[in-house]
This record gives sequence, C-alpha cells and structure tokens, in this order.
Amino acid sequence: MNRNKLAWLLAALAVLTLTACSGEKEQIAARPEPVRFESGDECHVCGMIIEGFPGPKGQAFTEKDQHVRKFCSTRDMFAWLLQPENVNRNHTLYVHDMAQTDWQNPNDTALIDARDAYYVVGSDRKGAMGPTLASFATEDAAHGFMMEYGGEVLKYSEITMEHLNTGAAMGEMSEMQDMGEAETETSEHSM
Ligand code: ZN
Ligand code: CU1
Repeated sequence: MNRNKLAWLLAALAVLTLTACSGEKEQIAARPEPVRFESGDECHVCGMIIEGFPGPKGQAFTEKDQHVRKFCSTRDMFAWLLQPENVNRNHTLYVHDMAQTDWQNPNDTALIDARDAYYVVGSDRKGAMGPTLASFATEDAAHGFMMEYGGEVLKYSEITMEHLNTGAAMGEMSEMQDMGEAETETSEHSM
C-alpha cells in the first residue's frame, strides 16, 4: 500500500513538471520581421536621431516582449547586446548588409539577421558614432571590404566589447561615446 502511494506521488510530480515545461515553451513567439527606420527614431544607446548618418544600423526585438529597439550604428547595437543582461538572450537582431546598399544612406530593404552576418572591425569607414562594425551577409563580401578599407573579419559570436572600442577614442563623437560607455571605459582618461 505504501509503495503504491509513493508511485502515485512520483507520477503526479512528473505530470506537474511536464506542465510547467510546456507552459514556458508557449512564451516563445514568432520571429518578428525587420522594420523601417522612421525619421525621428532615436538610438536606444546614445539617444541621437538615427536618420541621416552613414554606415550600418541595428535593430533588436527583445525576446520577452518583442519590443523593438533601434541603434544608430552596429557599434551601439553591440554595446547594448554585449551587456550581461542581454548577451545570453534570444533577441531577434537585424543589421544592414552593406554589400546590398549605400554606405552613406543604407536602405532598409537590406536588413539581414545579425547573428548570421560577418563583420569588419577596425576599418577606415566611419558610422554614426565614428568607428563601427561593417556588416555583411557573406564572408566574401566582408573580406572584399576588408581588403579595401582595412580591419579584420569576424563572425557574430566572435565580437567582444574590446572590438567596439578599437580606435573609438579617436572618434569625432567621443563626448557622446563617453556618455554611453561610462562603465566600460577604464584606462582612457588615466594619466
Ligand atoms: Zn547610437
Ligand atoms: Cu550617437
């Protein structure tokens, strides 16, 4: 009799655990499509109006509420994404494929999955915040850009905070960068 009761309890527990698991799964919604950058959109990191600046931009739809955040540059998108509270989240991310569009005025039909993209870090070309990450759909295109403008080709998963600060101290907008990076900058101002 006692044995039976125990078996019952275990079975009930198993059912409970299963229910809890499937409940969590239901929260994963369909993947949102990229949206256009509208005039007046502000960068989630630095707050500046995104329109009119050169170089690839970023968009993130947060995993939890699918709320869209827009970024003036791939640089600022990674600055946000690499924060501890975001880095392991399954946010949906888009960046411009610079092989398909004009550097000075990227077109929103050229947005691609940021996790599948290749990035040129440390090139001569500047984005909205100065040094940026040039994003491409193919490794070939990224390599071609690197041959022309310098830098290094990296996959999405290889990008770290250090890559974002490559040459950033020289950027024309270093005052704005200081605002967004107060926590990550350590040695720049020490003398
Ligand atoms: Zn920004
Ligand atoms: Cu900015």
